[in-house]
Amino acid sequence: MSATTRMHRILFFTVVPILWVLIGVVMPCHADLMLRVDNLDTPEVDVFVVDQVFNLGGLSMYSGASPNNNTPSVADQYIQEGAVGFTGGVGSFSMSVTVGLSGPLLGEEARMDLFNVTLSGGSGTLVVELWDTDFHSNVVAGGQTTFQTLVGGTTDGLFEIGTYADDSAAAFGTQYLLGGGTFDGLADSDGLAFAGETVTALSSASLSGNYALGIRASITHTGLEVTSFDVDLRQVPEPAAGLLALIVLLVLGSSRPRRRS
Ligand SMILES: [Ca+2]
Ligand SMILES: [Ca+2]
Repeated sequence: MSATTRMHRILFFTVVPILWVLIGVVMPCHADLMLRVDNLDTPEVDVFVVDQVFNLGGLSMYSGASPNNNTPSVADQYIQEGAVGFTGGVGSFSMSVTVGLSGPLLGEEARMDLFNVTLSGGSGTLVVELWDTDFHSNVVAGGQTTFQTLVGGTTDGLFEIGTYADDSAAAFGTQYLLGGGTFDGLADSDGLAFAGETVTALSSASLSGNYALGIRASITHTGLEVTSFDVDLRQVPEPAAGLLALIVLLVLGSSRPRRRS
Protein backbone atom coordinates (compact mmCIF):
# COMPACT_ATOMS: atom_id res chain seq x y z
CA MET A 1 0.00 0.00 0.00
CA SER A 2 1.42 3.40 -0.96
CA ALA A 3 1.83 6.16 1.60
CA THR A 4 -0.79 8.24 -0.22
CA THR A 5 -3.37 5.42 -0.14
CA ARG A 6 -2.62 4.81 3.52
CA MET A 7 -3.09 8.50 4.28
CA HIS A 8 -6.44 8.57 2.46
CA ARG A 9 -7.66 5.53 4.40
CA ILE A 10 -6.60 7.03 7.72
CA LEU A 11 -8.33 10.29 6.81
CA PHE A 12 -11.53 8.50 5.81
CA PHE A 13 -11.80 6.25 8.87
CA THR A 14 -10.74 8.98 11.32
CA VAL A 15 -12.20 12.23 10.06
CA VAL A 16 -15.51 11.03 8.56
CA PRO A 17 -16.87 9.56 11.83
CA ILE A 18 -15.76 12.70 13.72
CA LEU A 19 -17.49 14.91 11.14
CA TRP A 20 -20.62 12.77 11.44
CA VAL A 21 -20.73 13.22 15.23
CA LEU A 22 -20.02 16.97 15.04
CA ILE A 23 -22.73 17.55 12.43
CA GLY A 24 -25.21 15.61 14.60
CA VAL A 25 -24.40 17.82 17.59
CA VAL A 26 -25.35 21.06 15.90
CA MET A 27 -28.18 19.96 13.58
CA PRO A 28 -31.68 20.68 14.90
CA CYS A 29 -34.77 18.76 13.90
CA HIS A 30 -37.62 20.12 11.81
CA ALA A 31 -38.53 23.54 13.13
CA ASP A 32 -41.88 24.27 14.75
CA LEU A 33 -42.03 28.05 14.48
CA MET A 34 -44.72 30.26 16.01
CA LEU A 35 -45.39 34.00 16.15
CA ARG A 36 -47.68 35.73 18.67
CA VAL A 37 -48.69 39.39 18.74
CA ASP A 38 -50.82 40.46 21.71
CA ASN A 39 -52.19 43.83 22.74
CA LEU A 40 -52.56 43.44 26.50
CA ASP A 41 -55.63 45.72 26.53
CA THR A 42 -57.66 43.34 24.35
CA PRO A 43 -58.95 39.93 25.51
CA GLU A 44 -57.02 36.82 24.44
CA VAL A 45 -53.99 36.67 22.21
CA ASP A 46 -54.76 38.77 19.13
CA VAL A 47 -52.51 37.19 16.50
CA PHE A 48 -51.14 33.65 16.41
CA VAL A 49 -49.26 32.48 13.29
CA VAL A 50 -47.83 28.99 12.84
CA ASP A 51 -45.19 28.41 10.17
CA GLN A 52 -46.58 26.80 7.02
CA VAL A 53 -50.23 26.96 8.16
CA PHE A 54 -51.72 28.85 5.22
CA ASN A 55 -55.30 27.58 5.19
CA LEU A 56 -57.00 28.30 8.52
CA GLY A 57 -59.94 26.13 7.44
CA GLY A 58 -57.70 23.08 7.28
CA LEU A 59 -56.41 23.15 10.85
CA SER A 60 -57.24 19.49 11.40
CA MET A 61 -54.25 18.78 9.18
CA TYR A 62 -51.96 20.53 11.67
CA SER A 63 -50.61 18.19 14.32
CA GLY A 64 -48.31 20.61 16.16
CA ALA A 65 -48.72 22.30 19.51
CA SER A 66 -51.49 24.82 20.02
CA PRO A 67 -50.63 26.05 23.50
CA ASN A 68 -52.56 28.29 25.87
CA ASN A 69 -55.82 27.84 23.96
CA ASN A 70 -54.21 29.47 20.95
CA THR A 71 -55.22 28.33 17.52
CA PRO A 72 -53.68 29.97 14.46
CA SER A 73 -55.71 33.11 13.84
CA VAL A 74 -53.76 34.52 10.90
CA ALA A 75 -52.35 32.61 7.93
CA ASP A 76 -48.58 32.38 7.50
CA GLN A 77 -47.45 35.21 5.19
CA TYR A 78 -44.39 33.44 3.85
CA ILE A 79 -44.20 30.31 1.74
CA GLN A 80 -40.66 29.61 2.96
CA GLU A 81 -40.38 27.10 5.80
CA GLY A 82 -38.65 28.91 8.67
CA ALA A 83 -40.25 32.32 8.00
CA VAL A 84 -43.42 33.71 9.60
CA GLY A 85 -44.89 37.19 9.52
CA PHE A 86 -47.76 39.48 10.41
CA THR A 87 -48.69 42.95 9.16
CA GLY A 88 -51.65 44.90 10.53
CA GLY A 89 -53.18 46.89 13.35
CA VAL A 90 -53.87 45.53 16.85
CA GLY A 91 -56.05 47.80 19.02
CA SER A 92 -54.31 51.11 19.78
CA PHE A 93 -51.29 49.94 17.77
CA SER A 94 -52.44 51.11 14.37
CA MET A 95 -49.70 49.37 12.38
CA SER A 96 -47.24 46.64 13.26
CA VAL A 97 -44.97 44.74 10.89
CA THR A 98 -43.29 41.59 12.20
CA VAL A 99 -41.00 39.07 10.50
CA GLY A 100 -39.66 36.01 12.32
CA LEU A 101 -36.98 33.71 10.93
CA SER A 102 -35.59 30.36 12.08
CA GLY A 103 -34.37 27.06 10.61
CA PRO A 104 -34.20 25.64 8.04
CA LEU A 105 -34.17 29.08 6.38
CA LEU A 106 -31.53 30.40 8.81
CA GLY A 107 -29.31 27.35 8.44
CA GLU A 108 -28.72 24.12 10.29
CA GLU A 109 -27.56 25.56 13.60
CA ALA A 110 -30.02 26.87 16.19
CA ARG A 111 -30.73 30.49 15.30
CA MET A 112 -33.75 32.82 15.34
CA ASP A 113 -34.24 36.43 14.26
CA LEU A 114 -37.21 38.68 15.07
CA PHE A 115 -37.73 41.99 13.26
CA ASN A 116 -40.50 44.47 14.07
CA VAL A 117 -41.62 48.04 13.50
CA THR A 118 -44.71 49.25 15.37
CA LEU A 119 -46.68 52.52 15.26
CA SER A 120 -49.29 53.44 17.86
CA GLY A 121 -52.04 56.05 17.89
CA GLY A 122 -52.63 55.78 21.65
CA SER A 123 -51.49 54.18 24.88
CA GLY A 124 -50.95 50.50 25.42
CA THR A 125 -48.54 47.54 25.53
CA LEU A 126 -47.92 45.19 22.62
CA VAL A 127 -46.15 41.87 23.24
CA VAL A 128 -44.45 40.24 20.23
CA GLU A 129 -43.11 36.69 20.60
CA LEU A 130 -41.29 34.24 18.35
CA TRP A 131 -40.86 30.62 19.47
CA ASP A 132 -39.35 27.51 17.96
CA THR A 133 -39.86 24.26 19.87
CA ASP A 134 -37.71 21.84 17.95
CA PHE A 135 -34.04 22.44 18.53
CA HIS A 136 -31.72 19.69 19.65
CA SER A 137 -28.46 19.61 21.56
CA ASN A 138 -26.27 16.52 22.02
CA VAL A 139 -24.08 18.30 24.56
CA VAL A 140 -22.09 15.73 26.56
CA ALA A 141 -22.38 15.43 30.36
CA GLY A 142 -20.37 18.20 31.95
CA GLY A 143 -20.48 20.27 28.77
CA GLN A 144 -22.47 23.40 28.12
CA THR A 145 -24.52 25.08 25.43
CA THR A 146 -23.78 28.75 24.78
CA PHE A 147 -26.25 31.29 23.39
CA GLN A 148 -25.74 34.83 22.08
CA THR A 149 -28.45 37.50 22.03
CA LEU A 150 -27.98 40.60 19.86
CA VAL A 151 -30.55 43.42 19.99
CA GLY A 152 -30.77 46.83 18.39
CA GLY A 153 -33.39 49.41 17.52
CA THR A 154 -35.09 52.72 18.23
CA THR A 155 -38.04 53.59 20.45
CA ASP A 156 -40.17 56.56 21.50
CA GLY A 157 -41.61 54.44 24.32
CA LEU A 158 -40.50 51.65 26.67
CA PHE A 159 -38.98 48.54 25.07
CA GLU A 160 -38.26 45.35 27.01
CA ILE A 161 -36.72 42.24 25.47
CA GLY A 162 -36.00 38.74 26.79
CA THR A 163 -34.68 35.63 25.06
CA TYR A 164 -35.39 32.22 26.59
CA ALA A 165 -34.57 28.52 26.44
CA ASP A 166 -36.82 25.73 27.69
CA ASP A 167 -35.41 22.26 28.40
CA SER A 168 -38.82 20.56 28.01
CA ALA A 169 -39.09 22.04 24.49
CA ALA A 170 -42.32 23.83 25.42
CA ALA A 171 -43.42 26.90 23.48
CA PHE A 172 -43.79 29.99 25.66
CA GLY A 173 -41.71 28.28 28.37
CA THR A 174 -39.48 30.90 30.00
CA GLN A 175 -37.40 28.44 32.03
CA TYR A 176 -34.03 30.08 31.37
CA LEU A 177 -33.47 33.76 30.60
CA LEU A 178 -30.67 33.96 28.03
CA GLY A 179 -30.41 37.69 27.43
CA GLY A 180 -32.16 40.96 26.74
CA GLY A 181 -32.66 44.26 28.49
CA THR A 182 -34.92 47.26 29.13
CA PHE A 183 -34.60 50.40 27.02
CA ASP A 184 -36.61 53.43 28.12
CA GLY A 185 -37.19 56.14 25.54
CA LEU A 186 -40.20 57.69 27.32
CA ALA A 187 -38.09 60.40 28.95
CA ASP A 188 -36.53 61.41 25.63
CA SER A 189 -38.73 63.69 23.56
CA ASP A 190 -36.79 62.73 20.44
CA GLY A 191 -36.57 58.99 21.04
CA LEU A 192 -33.83 56.54 21.97
CA ALA A 193 -31.45 54.38 19.93
CA PHE A 194 -30.37 51.21 21.71
CA ALA A 195 -28.15 48.16 21.31
CA GLY A 196 -27.20 45.21 23.49
CA GLU A 197 -25.32 41.92 23.45
CA THR A 198 -25.58 39.04 25.94
CA VAL A 199 -23.79 35.67 26.05
CA THR A 200 -25.17 32.95 28.35
CA ALA A 201 -24.03 29.34 28.83
CA LEU A 202 -26.30 26.58 30.15
CA SER A 203 -24.79 23.40 31.61
CA SER A 204 -25.76 19.95 30.33
CA ALA A 205 -27.68 19.48 33.60
CA SER A 206 -29.86 22.47 32.67
CA LEU A 207 -30.26 21.94 28.94
CA SER A 208 -29.78 18.86 26.76
CA GLY A 209 -31.68 16.92 24.13
CA ASN A 210 -34.72 18.63 22.64
CA TYR A 211 -35.24 22.24 23.65
CA ALA A 212 -37.18 25.37 22.67
CA LEU A 213 -35.94 28.91 22.08
CA GLY A 214 -38.04 32.05 22.37
CA ILE A 215 -37.84 35.81 21.92
CA ARG A 216 -40.34 37.97 23.83
CA ALA A 217 -40.51 41.72 23.19
CA SER A 218 -42.76 44.18 25.00
CA ILE A 219 -43.51 47.61 23.51
CA THR A 220 -45.23 50.23 25.70
CA HIS A 221 -46.39 53.47 24.07
CA THR A 222 -48.23 56.50 25.44
CA GLY A 223 -49.40 58.18 22.24
CA LEU A 224 -48.33 58.61 18.62
CA GLU A 225 -45.04 56.74 18.96
CA VAL A 226 -42.83 54.38 16.95
CA THR A 227 -40.63 51.47 18.04
CA SER A 228 -38.49 49.33 15.77
CA PHE A 229 -36.15 46.50 16.76
CA ASP A 230 -34.28 43.43 15.60
CA VAL A 231 -33.25 40.55 17.86
CA ASP A 232 -30.86 37.80 16.80
CA LEU A 233 -30.64 34.73 19.07
CA ARG A 234 -28.26 31.92 18.22
CA GLN A 235 -26.50 28.94 19.69
CA VAL A 236 -22.80 29.74 19.55
CA PRO A 237 -20.93 26.89 17.85
CA GLU A 238 -18.70 24.98 20.22
CA PRO A 239 -14.99 25.06 19.34
CA ALA A 240 -15.56 22.03 17.14
CA ALA A 241 -14.14 23.63 14.01
CA GLY A 242 -10.80 24.36 15.68
CA LEU A 243 -10.71 20.91 17.24
CA LEU A 244 -11.44 19.32 13.87
CA ALA A 245 -8.68 21.32 12.18
CA LEU A 246 -6.25 20.19 14.88
CA ILE A 247 -7.22 16.52 14.41
CA VAL A 248 -6.80 16.77 10.63
CA LEU A 249 -3.37 18.37 11.06
CA LEU A 250 -2.32 15.63 13.48
CA VAL A 251 -3.52 12.86 11.12
CA LEU A 252 -1.80 14.47 8.14
CA GLY A 253 1.39 14.89 10.11
CA SER A 254 1.45 11.29 11.33
CA SER A 255 0.69 9.84 7.87
CA ARG A 256 3.19 11.94 5.88
CA PRO A 257 5.73 9.69 4.14
CA ARG A 258 9.13 9.93 5.79
CA ARG A 259 12.09 11.04 3.69
CA ARG A 260 14.91 8.67 3.36
CA SER A 261 18.10 10.01 4.73
CA1 LIG B 1 -54.92 40.82 23.70
CA1 LIG C 1 -43.54 30.13 6.37
